[in-house]
Amino acid sequence: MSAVAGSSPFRVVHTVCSHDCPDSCGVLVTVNEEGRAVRVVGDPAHPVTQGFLCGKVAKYLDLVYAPERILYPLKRKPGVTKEPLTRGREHEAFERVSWDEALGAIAERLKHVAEDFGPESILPYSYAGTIGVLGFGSMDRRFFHRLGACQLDRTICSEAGGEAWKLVYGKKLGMPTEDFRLARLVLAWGANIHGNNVHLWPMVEQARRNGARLIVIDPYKTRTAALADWHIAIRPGTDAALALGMMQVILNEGLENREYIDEMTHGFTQLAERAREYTPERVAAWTGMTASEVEQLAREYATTQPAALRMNYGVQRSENGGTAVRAIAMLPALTGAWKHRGGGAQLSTSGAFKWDEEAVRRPDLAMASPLGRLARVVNMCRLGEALAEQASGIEDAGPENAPAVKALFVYNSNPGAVAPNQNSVRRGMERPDLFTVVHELFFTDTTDYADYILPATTFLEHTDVQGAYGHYFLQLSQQAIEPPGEARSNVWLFSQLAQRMGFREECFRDTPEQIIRQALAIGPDGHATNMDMEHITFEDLKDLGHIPLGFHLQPETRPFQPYTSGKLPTVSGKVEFFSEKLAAQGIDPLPSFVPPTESRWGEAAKRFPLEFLGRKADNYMNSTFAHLDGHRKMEARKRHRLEIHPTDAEERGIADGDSVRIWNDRGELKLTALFNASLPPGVVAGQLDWAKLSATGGNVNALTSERLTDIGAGATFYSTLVEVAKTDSQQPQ
Ligand SMILES: Nc1nc2c(c(=O)[nH]1)N[C@H]1C(S)=C(S)[C@@H](COP(=O)(O)OP(=O)(O)OC[C@H]3O[C@@H](n4cnc5c(=O)[nH]c(N)nc54)[C@H](O)[C@@H]3O)O[C@H]1N2
Ligand SMILES: Nc1nc2c(c(=O)[nH]1)N[C@H]1C(S)=C(S)[C@@H](COP(=O)(O)OP(=O)(O)OC[C@H]3O[C@@H](n4cnc5c(=O)[nH]c(N)nc54)[C@H](O)[C@@H]3O)O[C@H]1N2
Ligand code: SF4
Ligand SMILES: [Mo]
Repeated sequence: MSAVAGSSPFRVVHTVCSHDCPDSCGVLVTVNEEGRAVRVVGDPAHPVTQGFLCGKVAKYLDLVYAPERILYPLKRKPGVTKEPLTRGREHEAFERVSWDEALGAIAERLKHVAEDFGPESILPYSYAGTIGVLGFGSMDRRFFHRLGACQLDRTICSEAGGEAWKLVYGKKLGMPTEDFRLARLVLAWGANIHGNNVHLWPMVEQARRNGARLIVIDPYKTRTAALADWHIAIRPGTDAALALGMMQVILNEGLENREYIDEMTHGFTQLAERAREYTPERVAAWTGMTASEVEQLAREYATTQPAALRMNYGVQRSENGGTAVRAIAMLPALTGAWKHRGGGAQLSTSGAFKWDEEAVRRPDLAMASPLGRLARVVNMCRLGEALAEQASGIEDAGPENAPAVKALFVYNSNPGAVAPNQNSVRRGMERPDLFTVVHELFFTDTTDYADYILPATTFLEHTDVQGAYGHYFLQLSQQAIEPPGEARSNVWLFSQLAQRMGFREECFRDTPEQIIRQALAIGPDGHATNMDMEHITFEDLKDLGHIPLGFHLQPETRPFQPYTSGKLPTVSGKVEFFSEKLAAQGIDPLPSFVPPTESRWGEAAKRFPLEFLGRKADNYMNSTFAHLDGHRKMEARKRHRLEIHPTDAEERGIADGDSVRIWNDRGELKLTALFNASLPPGVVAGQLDWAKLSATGGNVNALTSERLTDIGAGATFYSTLVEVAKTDSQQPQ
């Protein structure tokens, strides 16, 4: 791939977009003779990328060559307090140091913290700045295991849904993305396909050209919903009720698939009994739909085959989000949709990529740490609480008295913008005694609190291997250009730090290629030994860029239809309507609808009557890209807006375009009202942006809570109650 085409002075290098997106696009980077990337395009040979990139990454060189990239290690100037800094003036708080000095000082400080307070007072904090296997979790994990630092429970995104799906099916697999084109009905449930998963869209379009209908279930009229045949603007957090109501109708009308149920599922009788409680009328009262809409949806879903359900993680960011995903996930099993090629469901395909995680992350190194065991676990959704003196965000305090967090090491994440309960997070990060290191590309809402900032690389500047959670192709991302300035990859950083700490294990010197070989468990004959990857060699991967997993090699003659035969990795070996695992834990083994405490039915709704959705932007990636002019322009209409139903606005004397204050007990925001009559009344919406770019210096997460989901201990961004008023009106604080 990196071969020079003819006599052209340009090279084309195969990379992989490493943003946290289901699509994991193959990206071809053209590099000129000076070694500068001049063009990025989607790989036309990749069956899912199909030669195009989303609007965000099509402009990727704006990010790679942004003048405000951090290029050198920086150290906080003596005496400068930790507080939000004005954008563009961050440099004033820091001074340039050499890598040598930065690494030496950080290692020294970490050693001291570990000695004085125990290594479990050191908290790594990372998420999905890159989802490459190496960048997301390899040398960093080795380092922190060996150090004895806290383990981080990475729950901020998909744990609730992921765990819920596994309760039903045992493993995260779904129908192949390409097969959506064969569907006769596409049901997008809490899935903004057009905004967040755009490479599924051409498949949906093809299905529609062949007569398929698209139904979207989302409180917000997304681009996807606007293009649908039917948009159901469901009230937030009521999806479990709807799924159970659909089951009631399906069973009442005998539309279930007995053959599939008998052969493949466990607990049908109990589920049928439970579903009986969810009459269309009751479900209508919760969801805001009419009873006949509930019936129509159930009938259409059960009687159209193939029916493809795309559920994304939007559904599970609610207090009852785990149960919602579990109930929805049961629908294709009830109707036997899996049996039809082009039918079934997809939440994630990630379970198919069987990396040798132990080899890559080396949890065994924890035995060589001063603890001699795996360290305590901190849930990343409760960062604010973990950083508070009393440290209540720590799930597993370990055997002895849990020390407070004294050092925070952030990479691949911008918790100052993305973590829930922003004010609590900030109070923690402002602590003068907390030693904070941030490895980043830009001055973000998090770097403002750093003692040291270290420059990181983009996916064009390092080598990695990547799977996907929205397709079945393994890909190699080759380094296309030299990092600018002194930017260095995550692997390099933690390898260097390990040397400074005096960690002698060989694995700290592994090169990226060695770690990739370990991840694939390449055997003596050069082939991967992991299941479904046995046909893959490192050399082929280098030549081809992408290779389908074994079961997806001949999609036309041997299509992959998961959960249609054999034993599943659940307790019963079947698709579980009745969860044996939950039953063993004394938890209700059947799904039921419990309204979120932060919803219109909750106690807090008396003071904060509006349900708030702090959503992702179509043209950013969580907080990434939000500071780049080109990307901001694409969001111009919605930036710093509070979308509100005209009825809710008028009740509060708010006119379109008024400046409004949005608040609850955790924080407040000032935004401009934007009327949106397609929202369900009682629901308001805002967008994730950088906190430092907004009027109050806070973003939507100033309002969200650290409460966790029912299953998977995930974040509950979409269970948030607020009140809204015109900024100039006198409302109690
Ligand atoms: N453009 C863009 N693409 C992205 C991202 C981004 O920030 N921008 N983020 C990436 C990441 S990290 C992820 S995890 C994926 C996530 O992809 P999605 O899961 O699609 O992401 P969300 O936007 O969180 O949620 C999808 C939709 O769920 C809706 N929703 C909220 N509450 C509810 C509810 O209670 N019920 C129902 N039915 N719907 C609800 C929201 O309005 C939203 O439109 O996308 C990735 N892709
Ligand atoms: N209100 C609200 N909050 C949300 C969400 C929501 O929908 N609403 N979505 C949640 C979800 S689903 C997720 S996944 C999280 C995402 O949270 P994060 O994973 O923190 O995502 P980003 O905001 O993209 O920040 C990633 C950071 O990593 C940096 N980075 C990129 N590549 C590298 C690298 O190779 N090395 C290092 N060291 N750094 C790198 C980027 O510059 C960027 O600042 O946000 C969550 N927060
Ligand atoms: S963000 Fe998603 S759609 Fe855009 S290039 Fe990356 S993987 Fe593809
Ligand atoms: Mo996410």
